[in-house]
Amino acid sequence: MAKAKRRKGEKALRPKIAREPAVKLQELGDDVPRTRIRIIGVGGGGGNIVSEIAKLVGRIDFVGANTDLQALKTLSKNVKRFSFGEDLTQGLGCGMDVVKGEEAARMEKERIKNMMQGQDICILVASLGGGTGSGSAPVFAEVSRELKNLTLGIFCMPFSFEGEKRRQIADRALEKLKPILNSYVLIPNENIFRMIDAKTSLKESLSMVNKLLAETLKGFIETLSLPGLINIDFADVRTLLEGRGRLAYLHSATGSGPTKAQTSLKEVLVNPLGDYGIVGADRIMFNITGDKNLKMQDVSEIARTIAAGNPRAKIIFGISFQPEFKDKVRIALFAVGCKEGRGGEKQKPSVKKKPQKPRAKAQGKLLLVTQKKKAQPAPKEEHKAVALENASLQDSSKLRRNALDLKKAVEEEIQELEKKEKAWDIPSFLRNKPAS
Ligand SMILES: Nc1nc2c(ncn2[C@@H]2O[C@H](COP(=O)(O)OP(=O)(O)OP(=O)(O)O)[C@@H](O)[C@H]2O)c(=O)[nH]1
Ligand SMILES: [Mg+2]
Repeated sequence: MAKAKRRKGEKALRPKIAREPAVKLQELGDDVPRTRIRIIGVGGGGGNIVSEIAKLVGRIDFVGANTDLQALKTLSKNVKRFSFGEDLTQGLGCGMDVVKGEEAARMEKERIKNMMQGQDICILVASLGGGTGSGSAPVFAEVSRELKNLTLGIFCMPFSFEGEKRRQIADRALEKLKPILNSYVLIPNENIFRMIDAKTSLKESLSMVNKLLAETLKGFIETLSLPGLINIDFADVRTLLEGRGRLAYLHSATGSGPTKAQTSLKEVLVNPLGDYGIVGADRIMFNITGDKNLKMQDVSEIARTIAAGNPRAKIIFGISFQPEFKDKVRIALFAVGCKEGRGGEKQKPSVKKKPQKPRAKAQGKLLLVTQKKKAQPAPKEEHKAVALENASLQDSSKLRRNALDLKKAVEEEIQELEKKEKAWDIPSFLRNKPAS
């Protein structure tokens, strides 16, 4: 079977080849094969996030799956409702009972299978820590694997104030999920503290996480669903997603005005909701969306900077034009094989770390990358990537920072690296102002 073959080689990255039978031809003006993507939100939080995405993106199948009928009623209109396990839960949710959540999904496995089949990519979204999402998401992932869909998981982790029990439920669910997914993205809800102030309500905070995630996914989905000048298609995503249980970085950012390319580049490399960046990723895909005046120099700077921190990564990129991107540039970035353990799923709740030591270790490791290049100057962009990464790491230890603070931290980190470069007598590209 062609599909069984496809799953084998995580190491052997093959060039893109069309996968005719699973790609449905739909009328998009000139018969462009359209990738079939289904986004399934499991449990209360998962459904809310999918609802948010559905408001922003068309032409994609959205499903909200829950044991809680009340929660299903609140989803956006264009999200299909999939209720399951009613015999077990009487339509009332699982009340943090993971065993119930799993059983509810297992007893309806055939229905789940019917709902998930015929897709190229399934994106499973859940906020872990409750009974339905944490118990049943692994069953949905299992079904998706049996159907040989490529499956990406996007998971929010609970706030530390929600307690150890929820954290344990979430961690265990994640461990179950990893080996049955191709890739997974982690968003600790806790990181929203970087962007809120004391007056922000819990509801607003969750809504902010959901909206930010929705924006990010919009960039990713449009990359796949809209044709481009240099087109990214399903074969490219397959190349990226092949393999098992790999941590992925997903973010998109838009810049406008004279420094639109630089702004979007800076922002896309530091997801304020995440705890890890693209350093270490071995497969990277990015798409630049702009208007017809998109400058070659901007494209080049974006491409070089993204590639610089990951010289051995396989990189796929696309360019598309959209009329509404007049004087704007959006970069959608998806990287697979990112390093774990910088606070992502290993993040420990509530315990305040002594500020200096753990960070210094992580930073030292990254700065070493720059220092190694002393004898042989590093590509200038690498310093920027390292600076962005370091700034991001520093920030993950600080709560209640907003996006502006984050940008400032990036600038400071770049300045620090520039100083070091001077000492090593390495020219800095950051001193050459990029053309706007
Ligand atoms: N990002 C985000 N997280 C949410 C949202 N709602 C809840 N959460 C988080 O998700 C965790 C699990 O909550 P739910 O998704 O409501 O739980 P569930 O999967 O429906 O499970 P049960 O209600 O126990 O059946 C919570 O501990 C919160 O941290 C949301 O709208 N957005
Ligand atoms: Mg619920």
